[in-house]
Amino acid sequence: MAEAHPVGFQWVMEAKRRGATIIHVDPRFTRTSAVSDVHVPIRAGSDIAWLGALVNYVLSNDLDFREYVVAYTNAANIIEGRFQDTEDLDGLFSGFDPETGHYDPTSWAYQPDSAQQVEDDAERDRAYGDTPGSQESHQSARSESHGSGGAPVRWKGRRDETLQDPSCVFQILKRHFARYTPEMVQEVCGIGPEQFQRVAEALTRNSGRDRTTAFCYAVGWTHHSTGAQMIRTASILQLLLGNIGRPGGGIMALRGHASIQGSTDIPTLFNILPGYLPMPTASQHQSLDEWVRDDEGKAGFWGNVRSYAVSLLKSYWGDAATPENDFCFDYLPRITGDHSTYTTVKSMIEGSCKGYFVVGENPTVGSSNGKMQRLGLANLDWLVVRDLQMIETATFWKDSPEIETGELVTEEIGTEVFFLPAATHVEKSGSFTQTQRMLQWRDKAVDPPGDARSELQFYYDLGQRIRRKLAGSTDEMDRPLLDLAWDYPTDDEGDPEGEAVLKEINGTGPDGAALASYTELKDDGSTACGCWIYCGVYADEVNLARRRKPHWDQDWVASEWGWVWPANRRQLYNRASAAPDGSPWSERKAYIQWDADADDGKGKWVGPDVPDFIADRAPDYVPPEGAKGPDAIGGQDPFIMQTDGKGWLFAPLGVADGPMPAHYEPPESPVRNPLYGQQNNPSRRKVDHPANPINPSFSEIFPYVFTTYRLTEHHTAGGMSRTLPYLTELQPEPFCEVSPRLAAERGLTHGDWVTIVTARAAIEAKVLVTDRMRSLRLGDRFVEQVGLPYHWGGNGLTTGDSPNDLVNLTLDPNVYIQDKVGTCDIRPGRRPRGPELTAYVEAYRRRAGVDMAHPEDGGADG
Ligand SMILES: Nc1nc2c(c(=O)[nH]1)N[C@H]1C(S)=C(S)[C@@H](COP(=O)(O)OP(=O)(O)OC[C@H]3O[C@@H](n4cnc5c(=O)[nH]c(N)nc54)[C@H](O)[C@@H]3O)O[C@H]1N2
Ligand SMILES: Nc1nc2c(c(=O)[nH]1)N[C@H]1C(S)=C(S)[C@@H](COP(=O)(O)OP(=O)(O)OC[C@H]3O[C@@H](n4cnc5c(=O)[nH]c(N)nc54)[C@H](O)[C@@H]3O)O[C@H]1N2
Ligand SMILES: [Mo]
Repeated sequence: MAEAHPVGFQWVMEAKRRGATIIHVDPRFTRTSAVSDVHVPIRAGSDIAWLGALVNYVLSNDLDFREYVVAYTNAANIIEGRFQDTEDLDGLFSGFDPETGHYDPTSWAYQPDSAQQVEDDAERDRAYGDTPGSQESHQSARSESHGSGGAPVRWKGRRDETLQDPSCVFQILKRHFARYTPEMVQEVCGIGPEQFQRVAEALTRNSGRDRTTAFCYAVGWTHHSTGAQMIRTASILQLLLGNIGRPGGGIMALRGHASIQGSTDIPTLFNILPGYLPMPTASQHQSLDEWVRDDEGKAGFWGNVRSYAVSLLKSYWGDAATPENDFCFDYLPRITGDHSTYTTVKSMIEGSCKGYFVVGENPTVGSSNGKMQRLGLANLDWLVVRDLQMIETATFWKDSPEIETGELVTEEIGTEVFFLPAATHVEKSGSFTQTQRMLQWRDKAVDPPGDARSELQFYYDLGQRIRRKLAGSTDEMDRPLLDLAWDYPTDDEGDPEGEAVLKEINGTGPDGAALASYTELKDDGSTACGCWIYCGVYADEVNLARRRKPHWDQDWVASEWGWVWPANRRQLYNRASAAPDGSPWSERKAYIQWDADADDGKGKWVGPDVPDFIADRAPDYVPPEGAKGPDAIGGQDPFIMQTDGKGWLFAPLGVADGPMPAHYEPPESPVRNPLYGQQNNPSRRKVDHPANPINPSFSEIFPYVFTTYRLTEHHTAGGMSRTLPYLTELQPEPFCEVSPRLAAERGLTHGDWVTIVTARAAIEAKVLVTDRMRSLRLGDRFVEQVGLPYHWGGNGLTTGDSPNDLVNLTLDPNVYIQDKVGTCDIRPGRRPRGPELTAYVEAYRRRAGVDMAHPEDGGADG
């Protein structure tokens, strides 16, 4: 965090000054470790085993915050009798289909609390009619579509609040994590029992009524074929300790790129629309009704999905969207499967994707398996790159590594490349949405040079040009474009006003005035809103994201700096900061509480933040039979976006690879999974292509683990830092880090060139031999790790081989993210040049026994 989020890290240091204990879990000793109280070196990719053991420690020593757990989580829910755990199936959960690699989660469901519920639900299904493919809603594309809430469960379910029923979540969890012991942690992660004990004690001592612990994570957790489950394990731990929804607690996702949070809220992803509305699916969603029916009317605010969806359609298509035409629902594209970025690259190689826009990314350096990226680009008809610099992705056709080896020949590449210069963030105004869901506005400082244009101007202009070309067309296919509400005020240069777009995103009422809150959105077409969770950022026609009141001029929550979605709420689920009766858990941790005397004795929730609850819903409110949407939220249901109002220790739905996390080895690993017979995540997404061969597990040819990461001095794929002389001077050349033991084993000399090899590529770098890399003892053996900053490529002031050429493509099944770790060999000296390089890697593949008929199957379990 000190290296990649140095500005945010100042607050960690403030906390430390005030007595906080800082624990840093990282394979490497970094600038963060240097100022932490404890550094825990861990084998890359093994965090579930580590966190799982902490869960087990809490459960087996009765250290959970029982009152919180019973009231606010689903610990008491009874799960279907058919459910089988990894304990029963040696690493699989019930419902797994080995043919497709998908889980059918129906056996993970809550037991209903009455037969009547089952009947009502069946009735509802009958009313909607049986649509083919309705089961698909359980599949992975759905997992991202409830980013602002949980997957919709059918009923709140039967509960045993004594937590004794063997089929209740609490007992299932206990059994599931029982094998995650400190000894197992030593064996899987390379962390000794003493260090485990020290962290476990610090964590539990610092949780409860009076104290809270926070977790911060970024891509050390997300970039794994089990990434979503790593974060789930931390959520389980935090829920058990009562650290969610309370001040000083929580799990902070440290966001990366400028507005990376914004780019999921208003997504650049294939399977969600703004505000996490699911992208319609061709096989299931033929009408607006079918699109919203899974969520509509379910308990909680997500139950109002129709008003969010209709308002979005109104913002896209304005007057053309009417109740008679389903608000132009038919104009929305439908997905037919996985259209994520890596799958698209594969379609490029296979020839079905012919044109590609690359805007603000540099995939030939930044994405895993650089070769696949370049093979894809080389097979396009056209490529548009908009960037600040002439990046490797724009020049692949003349200087990529495959040109050097002869695998690609410039004269034979048919791709027409258009390079368009882009305005930088200081050359245009706009908002960034970052860590903590905070929107912050920046004003334009200078005009962009030459032909450089903002993204807004480019797309607005492109839209206008296409519409001019189509004007007068009677082809039905062109209606979605011609009917778009596509009109923005511009400045003298033709650049649209960012604030006009922000207002559209915020949403407007029938009079065209900005709305104040998403609770004002309607499903009758009278409101328009570009992203329901952002509704309120422009309340009273004021750009609240632009607020910069210093924290010393306001209270400690600092609600007047920027704007946070939803509703400027700084801390989510903050109803949980009060006990079930509405009083603070402790004076020290008071935040949001029920004031029974407020509003002439009607009572309301009060505190320094915007309550994450219905303002006047009393703690003792019990929803009436048959209540829907927000009316169905009970007074003690803090997780108001979940259809059952509870924090999920066990996910009855919505997670593609199991209701509870389980440790699986990365797709490439030197270690046999000590926890289960199942070696790898059974639902991981394999990318089946000859350019993506996976190193076999436990291979002596690829005995070392590598992981990739960032340097403070460079930025991601390097276009913004390798081009700057100052930063280049600070980190002038590519390097890798190894331990003294590994250096001795392979004869590597500090400061010399070394070659790092996987089944996909070999790259060279200077080697840093350092104690910062620890040799990890796993049982009776050592595992060595190679650290690789991933910033380098062929263009710019400092150049070098790209570590991403080494990285395999295997994806997490929930979010389709790549794995940042793998196995490799490392040898002294520079890599071979030209065609000899291809032969060198080929020889490695042969020796390791990579099966080129099934290159995607390096794992031990197919
Ligand atoms: N200076 C600078 N700042 C940046 C960026 C940059 O490039 N340069 N990039 C921005 C972006 S886009 C992002 S997403 C964020 C990312 O921010 P971070 O996630 O902090 O970045 P990384 O350095 O990739 O990874 C963090 C740490 O994870 C460790 N790690 C690797 N594998 C594992 C593992 O399996 N388990 C554990 N526990 N740790 C592991 C690495 O050794 C590294 O120290 O940073 C943002 N900030
Ligand atoms: N092995 C490995 N690979 C990784 C990671 C890792 O940890 N390990 N981290 C991953 C992560 S978290 C990320 S975010 C990616 C980043 O990977 P990329 O997104 O591919 O890399 P960047 O260099 O950030 O690319 C951003 C480009 O946008 C340009 N740019 C900046 N501002 C603007 C603008 O306003 N408009 C336009 N059009 N262009 C602009 C910059 O010049 C730069 O070239 O890398 C991923 N790849
Ligand atoms: Mo990132």
